Amino acid sequence: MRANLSSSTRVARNRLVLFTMLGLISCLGLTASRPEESLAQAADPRPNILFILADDLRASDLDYMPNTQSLLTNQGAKFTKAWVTRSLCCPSRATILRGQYTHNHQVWVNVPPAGGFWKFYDTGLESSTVATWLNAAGYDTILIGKYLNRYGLDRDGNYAPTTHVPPGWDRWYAWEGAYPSATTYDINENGRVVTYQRSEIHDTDLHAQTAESFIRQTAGGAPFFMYLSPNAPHHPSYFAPRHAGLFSDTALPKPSSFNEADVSDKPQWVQNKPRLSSTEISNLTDFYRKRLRALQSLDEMVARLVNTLSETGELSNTYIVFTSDNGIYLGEHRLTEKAAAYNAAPRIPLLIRGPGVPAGVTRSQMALNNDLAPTFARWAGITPPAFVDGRPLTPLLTSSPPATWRTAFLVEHRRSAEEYGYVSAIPNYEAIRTSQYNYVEYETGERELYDLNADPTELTSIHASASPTLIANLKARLDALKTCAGTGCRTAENGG
Ligand SMILES: [Ca+2]
Ligand SMILES: [Ca+2]
Repeated sequence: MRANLSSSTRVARNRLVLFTMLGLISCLGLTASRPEESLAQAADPRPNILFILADDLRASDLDYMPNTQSLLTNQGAKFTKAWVTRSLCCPSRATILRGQYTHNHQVWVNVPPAGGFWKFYDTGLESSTVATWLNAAGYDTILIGKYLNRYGLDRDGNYAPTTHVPPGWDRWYAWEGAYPSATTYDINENGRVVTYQRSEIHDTDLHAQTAESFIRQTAGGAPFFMYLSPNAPHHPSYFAPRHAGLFSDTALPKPSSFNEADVSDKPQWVQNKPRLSSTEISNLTDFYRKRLRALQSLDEMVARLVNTLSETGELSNTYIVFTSDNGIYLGEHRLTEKAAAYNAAPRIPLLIRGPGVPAGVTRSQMALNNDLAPTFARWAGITPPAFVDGRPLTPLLTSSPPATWRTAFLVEHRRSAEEYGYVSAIPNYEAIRTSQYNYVEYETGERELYDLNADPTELTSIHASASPTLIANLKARLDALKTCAGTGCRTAENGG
């Protein structure tokens, strides 16, 4: 039944596009001669899902995105404690597509053999993602922008643009390769590699244009799921020429954890890092300003798409979800990596507006990247596979959220010699974050424990002085989370 609905609406949409080119009158003639198709469209009330996934955006960066604030934050729910469970691009994106912790999808890093697009591809994970679930249920699916690290590169990391389109995607506009060229970039447009010149169009602006065209072409058709994943503000933080003059005096944020003076409480890998030099701080400041410039096209894109949805009559039946695959350190605890457990990297922004979501509310419950896929499935009216570890966020999007929710989650990290061409400085670890504590266990035997109420910027680990009972309780919960799967993860997160 759903398949029939899907194919008929897709036929209707394709005809609509064709006949729009021939002329509006012909289009109206088609609609009049095929009343059952109009009825099929009108009979599918399921919402559109516009999912905007930034790259390396910090929650605090929202301060520099005024359109996003006014159109998303003020019109929906802002999650003040949203997190990724592995703070690195490809593992987080695999989690977003599958709804799983990294220890269950096993895409540990950004490159093969332990991670990257190739690990996702070789282990068959593409056959069941949020895209295949929604597409099978009749959703019109489109990916625009970054897919998975190493897509468009061969297994050795050489540039090798691909025409591969994974299952579940009706339309595909995926970024090829990494970010090596300041002059050109390639997009796989539905199986055809197209080269763009940066001097003609900035990549985020191109993605906005593609997204707008799709929304206009499909308005009134089947509900859509758009995975819109621009590169901004990831290094090297390319920005549009019109934003070049902005933020030239903006100061680098310097929280109390910035360039932490005393790291004697911390494990050896942090102690091995010297304090940031004035040159390094100057470079970080320059990077920060480029990031803010890169964000402006992203912010303009949000306004452009909200406007497009409004003009096409789709806004009131569209969920818009805005988030990032991970944060990044800008000098906190002397760090510039992403994969550590301190709060600035696993912490992400998360904004959701849409039908029934109260405007301008905040939610302090823990929301995870694991939760996105099951949330989208819930909106589409489908039950996701049993392998999903996350849970739908929908109960938190009502005016009366439930009293009980998860009280802890797992953050995990595995390093690989192939990851950066050298071994990451951060030893393998697992961490549990509760509302009050961040407890980390390294493979080296080292431990960290922060009381987030007393020490929110994680300046002084109390692992050596904390009560054995507290440590034992956190360790027991961490042990349950380390190997959890499916329903077991939700049980372990709830503390029972
Ligand atoms: Ca990232
Ligand atoms: Ca310290």
